[in-house]
Amino acid sequence: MKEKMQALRESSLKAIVDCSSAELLEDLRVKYLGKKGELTAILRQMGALSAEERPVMGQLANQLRADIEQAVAARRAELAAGALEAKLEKETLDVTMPGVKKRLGHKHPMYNVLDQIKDIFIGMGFEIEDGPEVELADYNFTKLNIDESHPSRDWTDTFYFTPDSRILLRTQTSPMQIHAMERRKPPIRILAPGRVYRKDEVDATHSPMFHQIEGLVVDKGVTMSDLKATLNLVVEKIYGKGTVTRFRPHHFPFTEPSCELDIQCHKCGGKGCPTCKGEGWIEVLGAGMVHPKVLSGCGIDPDVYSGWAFGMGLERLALGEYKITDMRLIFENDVRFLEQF
Ligand code: 2U9
Repeated sequence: MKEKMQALRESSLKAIVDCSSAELLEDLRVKYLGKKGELTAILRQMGALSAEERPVMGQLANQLRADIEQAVAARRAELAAGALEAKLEKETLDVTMPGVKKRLGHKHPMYNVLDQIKDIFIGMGFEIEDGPEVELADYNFTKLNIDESHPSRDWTDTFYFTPDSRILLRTQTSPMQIHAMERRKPPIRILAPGRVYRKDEVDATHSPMFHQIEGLVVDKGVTMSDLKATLNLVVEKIYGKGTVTRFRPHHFPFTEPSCELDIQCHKCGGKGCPTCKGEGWIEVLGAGMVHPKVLSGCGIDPDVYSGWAFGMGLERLALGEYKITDMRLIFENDVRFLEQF
């Protein structure tokens, strides 16, 4: 029995030291010390020993059990430390290594111009309005005093979804202001930028989709003087102090009176040059006092309230600002073009 225990001691301690994983180590522990283990099997034979031999062998067996348990615990600690070491090694991060440079995009030049205009109007207390691009003809036309016979309502000019000409892609951002006026009471000061759609052929100055910025003010005692003073201020912020403006009479169904605002050509000082196409003036936007019919159609009493509005094309403004001669470049998204701004 003594020899068997000696053999078990040698084989078990060697196997434990050589063991390469925590799972295998547990298997070894069970193999040697478990209920059906090798040491238990040896101890079962103790009954055959003499009374003198039994305590000696018992002491040897206890010592062997303690030694195997201690060897297992020591190896378990070694394996755990090794695993931690390997994990730390694997997850080492060299913070001094150069990073992988991410290629960042940048804002589209047209949105630089839009953000500039938004900032100007937000600074004057306007709120930015958002709304659907699919609209009812009622909101795109009728409530803006554009009647059934108006040429802009024709199928050749507007993208309709339904044969009854009831649902369409908005041709202007004005329906957003109609919604706002129906939703809330004056005072109203809103800026409505967004995409609009018209059946235009693509060329250097036209696109079937373009962007408009419209503004609307409705309050008690609002006059044409407010319109002129505010727009003159906006023009100065965009084109610089001292920019000369002129307001020309015009006609829009939704405003009365209506006007167009020109700036004196900053290139030639009004003499006429290629920038202003020999005119001396550059058209910037359309504007006017909101038609009383438009106000009352939205539940606002035109005898109590008045308002002014303006509208301008964002692409045209960006073309002018960045001296771009072809609108198609704005929509093509060629990075070689976009990266210049
Ligand atoms: C409401 C009432 C009135 C918005 C206005 C213009 C004049 C205008 C054009 C500029 C170039 C359209 O993009 S363009 O082709 N727009 O000249 N827009 S007044 O008037 C409104 C808007 C909303 C309720």
